[in-house]
Amino acid sequence: MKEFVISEVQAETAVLVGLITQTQDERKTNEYLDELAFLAETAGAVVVKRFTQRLDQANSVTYVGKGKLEDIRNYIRDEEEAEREVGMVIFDDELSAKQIRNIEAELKVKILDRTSLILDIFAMRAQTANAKTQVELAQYRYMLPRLQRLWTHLERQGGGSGAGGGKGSVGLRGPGETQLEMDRRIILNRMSLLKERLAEIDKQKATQRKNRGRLIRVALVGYTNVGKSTLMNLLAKSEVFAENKLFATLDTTVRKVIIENLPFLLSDTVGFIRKLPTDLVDSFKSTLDEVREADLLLHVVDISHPDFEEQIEVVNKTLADIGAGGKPMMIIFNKIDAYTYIEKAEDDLTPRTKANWSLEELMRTWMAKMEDNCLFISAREKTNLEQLKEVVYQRVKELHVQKYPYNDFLYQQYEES
Ligand SMILES: Nc1nc2c(ncn2[C@@H]2O[C@H](COP(=O)(O)OP(=O)(O)OP(=O)(O)O)[C@@H](O)[C@H]2O)c(=O)[nH]1
Ligand SMILES: [Mg+2]
Repeated sequence: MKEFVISEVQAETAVLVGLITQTQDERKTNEYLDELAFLAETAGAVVVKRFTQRLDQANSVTYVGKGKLEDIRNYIRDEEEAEREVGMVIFDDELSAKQIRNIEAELKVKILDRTSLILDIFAMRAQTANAKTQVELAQYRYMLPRLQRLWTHLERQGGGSGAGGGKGSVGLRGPGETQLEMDRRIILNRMSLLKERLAEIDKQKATQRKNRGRLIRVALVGYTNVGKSTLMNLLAKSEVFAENKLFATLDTTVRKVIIENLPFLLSDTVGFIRKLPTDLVDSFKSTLDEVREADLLLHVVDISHPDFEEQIEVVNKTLADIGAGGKPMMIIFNKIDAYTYIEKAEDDLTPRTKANWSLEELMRTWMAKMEDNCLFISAREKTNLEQLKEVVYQRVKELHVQKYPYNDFLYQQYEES
């Protein structure tokens, strides 16, 4: 009985596909594919091969060109002949229903795109009823337009594309249409149920938030895997799950933190990523309310990541998208212990790039740019944590006095000062 032989169980293998375009050069594409590989690993797949192609823009029929698709097909076939089965092909951008259908017909393996992969990880990670409901809704939102287009395609195949169309050949168009129309209706019903449930959860959460009293609310935000939960655990002495995988955190945790004699609320929430599916952002509205309603954002950045500057931009853009732009914010550059740079030899006359900057240079530049609204720490090595606490204390105190000027019963200390 083959299925009981554990040693034969192998991780699914994945092939990645990305485009080099006018707006996305080769270096960028490789970085995107690194991230896609990390996502695939987080989902439990092993990446065995990458394909890239230079195109002005994605091919509307097959994403890559015809020749490239053949290359991929040949690769899969060769692997199969060598008894190494390719489990899936993952595309770096969101695919349309049409593209998925055409690619699947050609490659005959499971086809995923960045969005469906992220949704898959979220589904795997969701623990609470709230997170599960939000993910399920996002999955249906992703599925629905793809179902619809599949349906119109079948209709055309049935010969109903002429003027006044809709009369396809018997046995093809009818049942297909009915089935898909039924699927569609089931999904729509399920979606409205999920939305009702979320509205209910929203209401409960809003009440909870109201009952929290007059405390300043601070939210940890940032790209995924930068160390938000690690920092939360240090500051709040909590035990939020942290690990070197993407989207370790899905739900928001809120803890009361007291620095000196000043209590405030600190929340840790889902991380952001490039090309985050809008369906997911919409579905995670209630999780992100904590960020939207925060008084101060601590934007955590992984300074050891070669792409940290783009990650900062992605986070800022996502914050603006969810209506949390323009809030008081501090940047916390984390993982300074892991920062590396390429030292340049004296006689090396090629231009210096950011890859040649020492940590000190980087710190000077960012402090000038952020008007000292930034800090450099290592949550792992516990470097500069005291400084961080001191700065957060000062900021929260300022905000508290502004927001609750008559609420003086908590803080004897600054009354004295
Ligand atoms: N080298 C180094 N690694 C760190 C530091 N802080 C956190 N990490 C590691 O970075 C990884 C991600 O940490 P998390 O705290 O889970 O990151 P997160 O931002 O909460 O990630 P998501 O919840 O997935 O968005 C873990 O393996 C941590 O141990 C640091 O200061 N230095
Ligand atoms: Mg986390």
